[in-house]
Amino acid sequence: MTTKPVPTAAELLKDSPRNWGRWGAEDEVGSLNFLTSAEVLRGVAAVRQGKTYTLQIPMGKPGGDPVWPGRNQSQRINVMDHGHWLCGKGVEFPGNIEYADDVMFMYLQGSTQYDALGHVWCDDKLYNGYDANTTIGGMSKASVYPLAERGIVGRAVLIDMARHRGKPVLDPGETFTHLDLLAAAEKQGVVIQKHDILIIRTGWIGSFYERDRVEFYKNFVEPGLTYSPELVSWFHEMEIPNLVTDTIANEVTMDPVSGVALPLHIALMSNLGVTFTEICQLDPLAADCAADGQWSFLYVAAPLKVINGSGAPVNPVVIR
Ligand code: UVW
Repeated sequence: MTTKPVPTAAELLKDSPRNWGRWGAEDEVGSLNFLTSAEVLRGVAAVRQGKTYTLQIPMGKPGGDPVWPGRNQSQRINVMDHGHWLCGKGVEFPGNIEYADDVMFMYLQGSTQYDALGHVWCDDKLYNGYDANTTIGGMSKASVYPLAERGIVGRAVLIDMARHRGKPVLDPGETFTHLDLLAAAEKQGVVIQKHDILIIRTGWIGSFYERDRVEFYKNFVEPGLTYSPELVSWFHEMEIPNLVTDTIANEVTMDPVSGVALPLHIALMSNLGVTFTEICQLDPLAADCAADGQWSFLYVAAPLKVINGSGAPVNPVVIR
């Protein structure tokens, strides 16, 4: 039996469109450039009920947080608490106040987070053509900082792929395309508009809390969007600024056709500058949208301003 050799991501995507240079040689925020003041107002106009949702998962939950295999769990450690005063080691302040302090050690991609546009690359070039050497010792180009400095505000649409397929959660490795997104949108009675922030629910992250951990990570393949030139063209034409999902990597882990791992990280994030928000909890929001049929709303996110960071935690807020 012969097996097809796996191409490099650069080979697979040699004819894929790029937005490099579109917003100038120094640009580091990519498709967030589409989120102009008019787009913010379009998002505000989508607010109908004043209901709010936060999309971050809990950090440091007993039993673990969902992280990409090989990354460690976040660790929060107390460095000061009432115990210090009980054993005479608390700091003495005039007025006898006491306090609690703690530190957290975490992967910046170890919770709900924004990836920097330069987080993933191929062929030694990051988003906008920056040299891969600029990642050494900290990202001096296309880090998460410019995304955080700008903030992300706009109209968002939630597409519930799990509900569309009649299941609580998509299967490991289950794929879908932009055509599936459009079919689901039609069924939901919502139209994905140009410049919408695209939020896709698979049920995957919600299922993490119900599943055995060994089973969750076994032969790790997430469900998700799958690469095709047509899908990339659709994102390009729709000028989608931000892709938000309830999976760890926003796409099916392994492209089932080419065998390339995470090709949309290159085709969408690195080439088009589409920002990625990963590891969101979308189940309560989706249940509410399904109950009242309002699938579009205002989305506001401010990742932390980590200088030279390849990503940063975020707690996005949805206002319906
Ligand atoms: C990897 O870095 C592998 O993926 P992510 O963008 O999900 O953090």
